[in-house]
Amino acid sequence: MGLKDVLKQKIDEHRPRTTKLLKEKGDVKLGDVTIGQAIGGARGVKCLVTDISYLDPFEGIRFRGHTIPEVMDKLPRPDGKDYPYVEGFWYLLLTGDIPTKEQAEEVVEDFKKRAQVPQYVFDTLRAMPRDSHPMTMFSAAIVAMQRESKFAKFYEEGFNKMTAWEPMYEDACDLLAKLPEIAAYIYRIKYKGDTPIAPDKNLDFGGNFAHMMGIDAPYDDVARMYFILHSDHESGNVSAHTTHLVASALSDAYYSLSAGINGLAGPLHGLANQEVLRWIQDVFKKLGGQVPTKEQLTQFLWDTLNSGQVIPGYGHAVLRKTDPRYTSQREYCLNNLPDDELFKVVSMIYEVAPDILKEQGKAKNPWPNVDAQSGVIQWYYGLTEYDFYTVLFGVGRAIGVLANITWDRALGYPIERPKSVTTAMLEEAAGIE
Ligand code: HAX
Repeated sequence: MGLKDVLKQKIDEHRPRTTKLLKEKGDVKLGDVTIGQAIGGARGVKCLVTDISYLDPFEGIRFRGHTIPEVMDKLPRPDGKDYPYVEGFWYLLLTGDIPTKEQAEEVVEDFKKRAQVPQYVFDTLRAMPRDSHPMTMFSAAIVAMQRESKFAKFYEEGFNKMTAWEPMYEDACDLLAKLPEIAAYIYRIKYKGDTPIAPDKNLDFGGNFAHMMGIDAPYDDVARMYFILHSDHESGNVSAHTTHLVASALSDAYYSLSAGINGLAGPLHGLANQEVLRWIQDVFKKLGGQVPTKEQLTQFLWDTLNSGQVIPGYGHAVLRKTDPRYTSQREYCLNNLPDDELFKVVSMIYEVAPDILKEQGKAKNPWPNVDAQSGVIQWYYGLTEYDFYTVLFGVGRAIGVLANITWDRALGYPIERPKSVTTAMLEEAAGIE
C-alpha cells in the first residue's frame, strides 16, 4: 500500500475514537476545560482578553461598550453625510473615547500622510494571475509591504517591551491608511478592465474608497457603515484570533494582518458573504431567472442541507439571536432599497430559514449573521462581483484587529501557546479502554 492508502486506513480507524469521545464523553473535564471543548474548537473557553469589543450571545456586539446604533449616532460625521468617519471610529476603538469632530478630522489628515501605497505593491498584484481570488491578492499585497514595518526595525535595533506599542501603532496606522487604495486597485484591475482610479486627497477613508471604486454617493456612506460594522467581533473569531496569535510571536502588523485575512477567507468565516450571493444566484439560475416563491425557497434550503452543505449567512459560534449587524443592514435596505428584488429574496430567506434550521435540529443558532445581508447592499450599488465581498470585510476587519494588536503590545501579552494532549490521553481521562 502507498502512503495515501495507509493514511486513509489510519483515518478510518481513528475517526470512531474521536466521535465516541465527543458524543459520549464530551462533558468529561480535562483540567479546566471539557473534552468537548478541547476537540470542539475551544467553544466558550474564556482565555482571551480584549477591551476593544465584547459579544453578548443575545445582545450582540458592543464596541468599547457602545451598541451599533450608539456608535452610528455618537461619532462625528463628514458634513452632509449619514454615517461616521471611519477614522473617528478608529479613535474610539483605540482609546475608548468618542472623539470630537476635530479629533476625528486630525486622524483623517494623519491617514492622508500615510496613505501612499508603494509602487512595488501594485507590481506584485500585477504579477499575479488575474483569476487569483481577490482575497489572495489582498493578503499578498499586505505581506508584500512588510519591509515597511517600523516594528520590525524597532525589534532589530533593540526591543523594549514598554515602548513596543508605539511602532506597532505606527504600523497599524500606516497599514490601515493604505488598505482602501489596495482594495480598490484589486477591484479595478480585476473586474473593471484594468482601470485603477487615483485617490483623491480631499476625501476621508470611506469617501476615498467609494471614489477609487468608481461608485457614486451614497456608496461613500455605505462604505463607512460597512467598514464599521465589520471591524471587530471580540477576539475569538478566526480572523481576530489569528492576527492576535501571529502578533504574539512579535511578528509585525503586516505579517499578522495578512495571516488574519487568510483566516477571513474561509467559507465558514468571512467568505460566507460571497457564498450567500452565490447561493441566491444558483437559485435564480435554476428557476431561469425568476424570483423564487416561498415554497421553492424552502425546497432549495432543504436541498442544501440534505446535500451536506451549510446555509451560508446563518448560525454563529457565539450569537444566539439575529446578529445586530444583520439588523442594521436590513434597516438600511428597508429605508433605501425596500423594493429591490434581491433584498426581497434575502428577506424571504429570513422568514423561512430559521424554522428549517430549527427543524433540522443541528445548528445551535438558527438566526442570520452579518453575512446574510451584506451582499444585497453591495449588489444594489453595482458591486455585483461577489468574489470581492470578503475583501470589503477584510478592510473593515483590519480596523478591529489592528487596534487589538496595538493594545497587545501595550500590555505586553506573551506569546500564545495552549497545551495539546493526545487522543489516548483523552481516552484515559474518560475511562475508555
Ligand atoms: N447551516 C447548516 N448547518 C449548520 C449551520 C448552517 N448555517 N450552522 C451550524 N450548522 C451545523 C454545524 O455544521 C454543526 O454540524 P455538525 O455537528 O454536523 O458538525 C452543527 O450545526 C452545530 O454547529 P453550531 O455549534 O451551531 O455552530 P458552530 O459554532 O460549530 O459553527 C458557524 C458556527 C458560523 C461556522 C456555522 O453556524 C456555519 O457554518 N454557518 C454557515 C456559514 C456562515 O454563515 N459563516 C459566517 C459566520 C459569521 C462570521 O464569522 N462571519 O465572518
